[in-house]
Amino acid sequence: IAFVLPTAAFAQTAPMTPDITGKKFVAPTDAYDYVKRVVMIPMRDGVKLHTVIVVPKGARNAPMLLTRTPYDADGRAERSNSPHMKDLLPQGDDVFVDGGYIRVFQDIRGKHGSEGDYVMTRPLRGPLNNTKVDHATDAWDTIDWLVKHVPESNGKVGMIGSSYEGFTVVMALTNPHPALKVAAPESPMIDGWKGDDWLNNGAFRQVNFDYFTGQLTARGRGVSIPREGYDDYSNFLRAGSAGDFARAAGLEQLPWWHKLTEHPAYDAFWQEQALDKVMANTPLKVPTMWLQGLWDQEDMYGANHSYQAMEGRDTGNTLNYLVMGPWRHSQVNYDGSSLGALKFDGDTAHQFRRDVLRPFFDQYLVDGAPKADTPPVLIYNTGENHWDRLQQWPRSCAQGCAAQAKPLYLHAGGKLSFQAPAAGQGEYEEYISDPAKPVPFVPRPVHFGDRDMWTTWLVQDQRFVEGRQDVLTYVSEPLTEPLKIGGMPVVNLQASTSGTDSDWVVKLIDVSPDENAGDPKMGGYELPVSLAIFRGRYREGFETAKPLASNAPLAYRFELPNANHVFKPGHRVMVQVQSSLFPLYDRNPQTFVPNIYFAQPADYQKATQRIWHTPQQPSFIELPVL
Ligand code: PG9
Repeated sequence: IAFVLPTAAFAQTAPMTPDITGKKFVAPTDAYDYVKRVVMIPMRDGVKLHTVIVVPKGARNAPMLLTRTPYDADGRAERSNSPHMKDLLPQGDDVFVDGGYIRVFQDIRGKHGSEGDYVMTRPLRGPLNNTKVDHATDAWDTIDWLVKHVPESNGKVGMIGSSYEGFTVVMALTNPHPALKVAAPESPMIDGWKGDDWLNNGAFRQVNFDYFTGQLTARGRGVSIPREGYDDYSNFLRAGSAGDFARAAGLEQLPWWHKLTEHPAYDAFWQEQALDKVMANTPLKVPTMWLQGLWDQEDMYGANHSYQAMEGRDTGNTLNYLVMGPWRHSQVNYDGSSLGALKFDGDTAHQFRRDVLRPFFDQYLVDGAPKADTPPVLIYNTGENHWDRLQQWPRSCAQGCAAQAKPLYLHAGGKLSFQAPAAGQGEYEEYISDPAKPVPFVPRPVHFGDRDMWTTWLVQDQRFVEGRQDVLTYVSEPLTEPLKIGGMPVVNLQASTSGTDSDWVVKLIDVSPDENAGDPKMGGYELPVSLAIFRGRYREGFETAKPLASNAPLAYRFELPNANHVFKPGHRVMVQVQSSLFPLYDRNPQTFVPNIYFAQPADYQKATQRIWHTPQQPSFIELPVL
C-alpha cells in the first residue's frame, strides 16, 4: 500500500498565522430575507443618533415603522441572531413583518450608540428645557432624514412603542413631521407623578431604584443595586426612608435622584412635563391609537388620560382611538393568552395586533390599503372574557356619560351595598397602621427582580392580606344578577387618622364563588379589578402638602384605574382599605414631615385609622355601573 502525503499546495496557512485578524468579519447574508443598515443620523444641533434600519429584501414603496428607544436600538432590533426578519425583530413586530414594513430603531440622545446628553424623560423645550432640542425635534429630524435616505420606502412613517418608547411617540406627536402618518403610543409615560412609573398620587414607587441605576450609571447598561437579602420587604424596612435606601446605594451621585426628591409635590416640574396637558392643547393631526393594559403595573395613567384630553376635539371620530387589553405592562407585544392565574379567550395581544393594529397602520401607511374597520374604543371585558367594540369611553361616570355612576357604600361589620348607611349602625371601622409592619403588596418574600411577581402583582389573589388587623375588608352579598362596570371607579372615603399624615390604599375586588369545579384553584379567588394609593397630605390639592387634622373624619376623593368588568351572578364585590403597599411604595411616616423621601426614624409612628360610615359621613366608591 502506498501512502500519498499532502502536497505543500494544501498548506498555505502557516500554523502560526494569528487567528484573530483584526479585520471586520462579514457574515454572508445571501440567505437573509432582510438587509440591515446601521447609520448615524444628524440632528439639528449636530448630535448624531445611532439608528438601525431593517429593510425586507427586495422592498419597494414600503412604509417605515419607527421606534425611538433608551433601551439599545441594536438589541431591540435583534431578538435573535436570525436570517429571518420575523425572528430577528421583537415578537410584537410579527404583523408588521408580515406586512412588508421597513423597521427602524433609534437610540435616543445620550444612550447606547447615540451622541449627546441623556436627560431622563427629557422635557419639551420650554421652561424646563432651555436647549434647542427635545424628543419632538429629534423625531422630526429623524423622520426627515429617513424619508430622504431610505430609497425602498414610500415616504410614509408610523411610530410605535411602549412605555418610555411610548413617551417618545407622544413627544413626536406634539409637533409631528408631515411624513408621520399614524402613531400608537402603548402605555406611554405621560404623568410620572400622578400614575405613570415614578409615583401614584404622590406615593413613590421604590421599585424604580434599580431602574435608576440601570439607566443612569452608564450610557449603556448600568449597574444594579446590591442587596443583603432576597426579601426586599426586609431590605427596604431595614434601610428606613426611600432617601436612606438611596443614600446607602450611592444614588446621591445621580442628578435625577435630586431632581425627583426636590419636587415631592405636584409642582411646575411635574405639571410642565405632563403630556396629557400638552396634548390637550395640541392640534389633532395624526391618527393616534392610545393603548394600555388594564393591569398595567407601570403606566396605568397616561394613555387613557391623553385619549380623554384629545377626545373632545375628535368630532368626526377619525383621529383619536383607545385600546385597553387584559394585559400587564407592554404585554401587547408578547403573548396575551393569560396573566398570572387569569386565562383569556386566546392570544388577545396577537388578535389585537393582527386584526386591529396592523389594518389601522396599513390604512395610513400602505399605498392603496383599504380603510380599516377600527372601533373608536376597543376594550377587553375582563369578566366575560371578550373584546368590546365601543363608541366612547368611559361608558359610565358621575356626569356626561351614557350611564351614571352609582355609589357603593361601605357599611358597619365589613358589609358593602348600594344602600346608603342608616343611623344607629355604628360610626366607623378601625385599624392600627404600624409603619414598622407595613402591609406587603405581594406575599413575602418580595423580590423586585422576580419578573413573574412584578408583571402579575396587580392580579394577585388578595386573600393573602385578609385577616390582617390593618386591612379592612368590606364585601357584598353574592350577586343575583351581573353587575357591569365600564369606567374609572372613584373612591370617596371619610377617613380619620390619629397621625398628621396618612396613605390610603383602596382595592375593588371581584370575589369568585368558593366552588369552581372547572378550575378548583380559582374557587374563592379575590381578583383586584382596580386599585390605587393616595397620599393623604395632598387631600386638598396635589400642588401643596398639608398636615391632616388628627382624629377628624376627612373626605378623600380619588380615581381608581379603568375597569371594563362584569361581576357575575354568584360572585361578590369586595373593597379593601389599608394604609401601606410595601415595599412597592415608600412608607408614609404618619407624622407630617416636609419631605417624606427624607423622613427620620422617629417620624414613623403607629396611627389609629378609622373609615366612617354614618349617614352624614358615608364612605363609598362611585362605581361606573352600566
Ligand atoms: N415603565 C418604563 C419606564 C417608562 C418611562 C420612564 C421610566 C421607565 C418602561 O417600561 O420603559
